[in-house]
Amino acid sequence: MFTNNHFNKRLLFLLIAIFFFSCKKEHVSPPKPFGIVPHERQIAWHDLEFYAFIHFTINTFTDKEWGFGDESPTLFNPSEFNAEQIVRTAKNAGMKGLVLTAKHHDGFCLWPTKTTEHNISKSPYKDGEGDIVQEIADACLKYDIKLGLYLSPWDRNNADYGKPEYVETFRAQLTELLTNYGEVFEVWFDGANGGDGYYGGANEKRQIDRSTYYDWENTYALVRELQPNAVIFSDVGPDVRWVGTEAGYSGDPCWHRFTPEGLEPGVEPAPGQIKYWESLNGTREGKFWLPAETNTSIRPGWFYHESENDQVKSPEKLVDTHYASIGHGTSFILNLTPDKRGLIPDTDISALNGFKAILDSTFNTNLAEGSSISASNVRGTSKKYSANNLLDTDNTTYWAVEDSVKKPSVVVNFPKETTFNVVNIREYIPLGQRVWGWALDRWENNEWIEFAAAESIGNRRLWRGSLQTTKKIRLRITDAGAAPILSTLSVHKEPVRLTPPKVYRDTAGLLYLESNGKIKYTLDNTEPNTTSKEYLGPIPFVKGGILKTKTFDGDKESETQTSLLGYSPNKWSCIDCLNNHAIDENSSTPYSSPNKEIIVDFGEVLNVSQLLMTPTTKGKKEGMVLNYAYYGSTDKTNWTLLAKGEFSNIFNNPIMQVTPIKKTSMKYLKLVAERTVADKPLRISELSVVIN
Ligand code: FUL
Repeated sequence: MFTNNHFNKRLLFLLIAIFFFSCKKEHVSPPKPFGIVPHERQIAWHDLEFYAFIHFTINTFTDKEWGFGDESPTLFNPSEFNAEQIVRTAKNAGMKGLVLTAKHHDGFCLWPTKTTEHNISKSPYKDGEGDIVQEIADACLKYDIKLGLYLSPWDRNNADYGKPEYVETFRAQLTELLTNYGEVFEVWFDGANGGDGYYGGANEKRQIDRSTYYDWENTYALVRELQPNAVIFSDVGPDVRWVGTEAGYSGDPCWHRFTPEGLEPGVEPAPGQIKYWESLNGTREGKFWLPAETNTSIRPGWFYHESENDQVKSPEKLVDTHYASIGHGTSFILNLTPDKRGLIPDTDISALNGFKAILDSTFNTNLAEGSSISASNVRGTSKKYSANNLLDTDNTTYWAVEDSVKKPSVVVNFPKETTFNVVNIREYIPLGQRVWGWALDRWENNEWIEFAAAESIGNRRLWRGSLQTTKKIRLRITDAGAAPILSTLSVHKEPVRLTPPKVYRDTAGLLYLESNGKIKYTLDNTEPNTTSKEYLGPIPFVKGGILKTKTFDGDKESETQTSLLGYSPNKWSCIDCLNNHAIDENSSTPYSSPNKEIIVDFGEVLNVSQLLMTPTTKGKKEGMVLNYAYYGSTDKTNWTLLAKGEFSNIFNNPIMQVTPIKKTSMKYLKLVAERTVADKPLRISELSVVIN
């Protein structure tokens, strides 16, 4: 029988228990940071993930990738410039910001700067009253996307370039840009620095000491003072690093931390003065939180060129880049190229729309929704750190484990058998990048089967692979620097797609196409459709030209693939060459010349209209041709100069260089490397020509 006394004692006991229980909950301390952690401005930048690059300046009108600096400002005259069309395109593609080339290497300023005459006020655009930076800034405000600015440290126009005076001018330009156009989220400093240029009429080569010339510490301090929330991008940060390639991918693993190293021992790393190939992966326990930005262009070049209109990256290719950048934890800055009108061309917009549609149909549905989740360990068995936090959409709640637990796992039980090909995992990075290894398993026939494994996670990790069907999956952390903290685990299905055929031409000039569907192709530069010629066997294609291919299966079709093939080199020979690697149609076998030229004998007279040079993309860059002169001859004695110039930006963007020439008959072609990387003998992958 309960007495009142008894009852009171029990009540007291219960209250004490509740009190202790709630105290215990409150006392589960949050995990401590591990190693170097991001600054607040970097955390805000990590959240953006996807933004646009806009390359637009005088080069758009001269059809160049790098201007020399001697271009007249009167050339800048977009007929229909519309900042809102540009910004809206970025916004509709899901981009959260935009970085505009306020000044590229040629020195032309897109705003009416007081620092130089070489600016938009001297152009016919709006009768010299225009300000592209202002128009873009206003449109960014209107569409609620962030504004970033690119100011090239190299200035091929400025007479003072190379002297201390120019650094003052550069800083004055930075001050104008960071004072007059509102909030800026990113300041972009390029690593291309020094070389030949106009320099106020001097027309000479000016080399600077990349580590010391700009006094970067004080230049960075100026940015901090004017825009404390902006991240500074360069090869070495200090906030965001270049990923080390312009081809649109990052390394795997890709660590947020990095210790940049100068090219030569004892030399301070600086923009253009760094072992950039190490940037692809970063450094697991690097000295700085210096996450990577993956940059690439929607077209082969950074500026608009009419000749590249049929080489806009397909939606599928852009999706691949998304996985190889954002999917490795980097941000993705995708370059768009306003044309001479000052508008993003329709072809590029439809590629972006297709890209967005694929991502939306993948990520708008989380197949793990409604799942139950169980973890091998939860910090203090607290609800606050429960694995359920992985399934919500809030990136600030996380699953954490006891400090001593470095290899925990979670199991996600789907509501029903589920088929997927994408898994999305995120670490809670404000407390550091802690995971060093992870694996995913699916449950099949009463056992766990591993289907994915890698090292880094960081801000985001996307696994994409073949279709998996199962009732449950397990995420295992296999290695960690400190007890892991994860904020997200979601599961998705990307629509399965047809891929365009693989193209291969043999030494006899026969084309082979390979795919898993019906292959249709055209050789007249028209778009292949269901009524186009079907590939039924090797196609003779000795003369080369433009090949367009597409795969069909029922009502599904792949993207179109456009390939420009030169004349088949099967009868060609390379004069005084060590081997035939420059004319073997295999770009993975580079040719190293003993000197700085190469002569090819066609074995017959060809009527040549374009010259094609594919640089080496693998291995060392020494010997890469920066400045060229092409000569043609019918007798190997009398040579005619066909073209001469600079392969602009080839170092960072080693794509095939197409040089159109006045149609010329020749039996011999000579390429002279007038300047090469490290002044070494010529090194190329392929040399070819297009006829007619
Ligand atoms: C490079 C520059 O030289 C290119 O012209 C372009 O601006 C690209 C984003 O960076 O290094």
